[in-house]
Amino acid sequence: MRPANEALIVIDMQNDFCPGGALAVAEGDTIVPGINALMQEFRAVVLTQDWHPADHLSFASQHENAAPMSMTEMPYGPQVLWPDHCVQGTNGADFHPDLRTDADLIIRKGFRREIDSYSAFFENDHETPTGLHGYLSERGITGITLAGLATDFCVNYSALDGAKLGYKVTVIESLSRGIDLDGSLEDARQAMLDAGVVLD
Ligand code: VGL
Ligand code: ZN
Repeated sequence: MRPANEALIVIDMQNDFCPGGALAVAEGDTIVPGINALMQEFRAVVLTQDWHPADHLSFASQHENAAPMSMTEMPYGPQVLWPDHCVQGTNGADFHPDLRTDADLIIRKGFRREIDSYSAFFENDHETPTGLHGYLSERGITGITLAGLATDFCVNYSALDGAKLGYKVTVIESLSRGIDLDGSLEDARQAMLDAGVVLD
């Protein structure tokens, strides 16, 4: 059993990010058993859930002549335009059916139309908090271990923000899978290493 000051944060293990889903990550489903097993080791377990309104502005469908996976400029910076995914209340937004969901906290993100939210800690403006930092600090948690989807987006953003907030951050690469858009997976690995994140 891990000490009480360590939390496992499981990122976006949802149907839409698994094979057959709207924004499928290759092999996204294969990490479910390993994540379930890892949850047993931690006294604090948090799940995140990408949770978008149907007209979310990160969806290519909300922009004229925009192809999924193309880039746009938002007030807070560059933004990938995704296929519609993880729409609130749909099957695609549900957790993978085999994922253990007996976690302490489920944090939903990306529910404001105007702003995307990759990180478990902050929305993509890097300043609007999700509340997770308050939760973890109030529980005295100083170390976080991350696993889930996608390595190069939500896991990466969560790891970088976690490191910036002063947590000791470990990403379990074997229990994460990436989208890998134009080299984003290697860029993310490098950014995490530079930030002092342990890639395990
Ligand atoms: C994610 C793209 C859009 C993720 C979420 O979970 O990594 N990626 N929304
Ligand atoms: Zn999303």
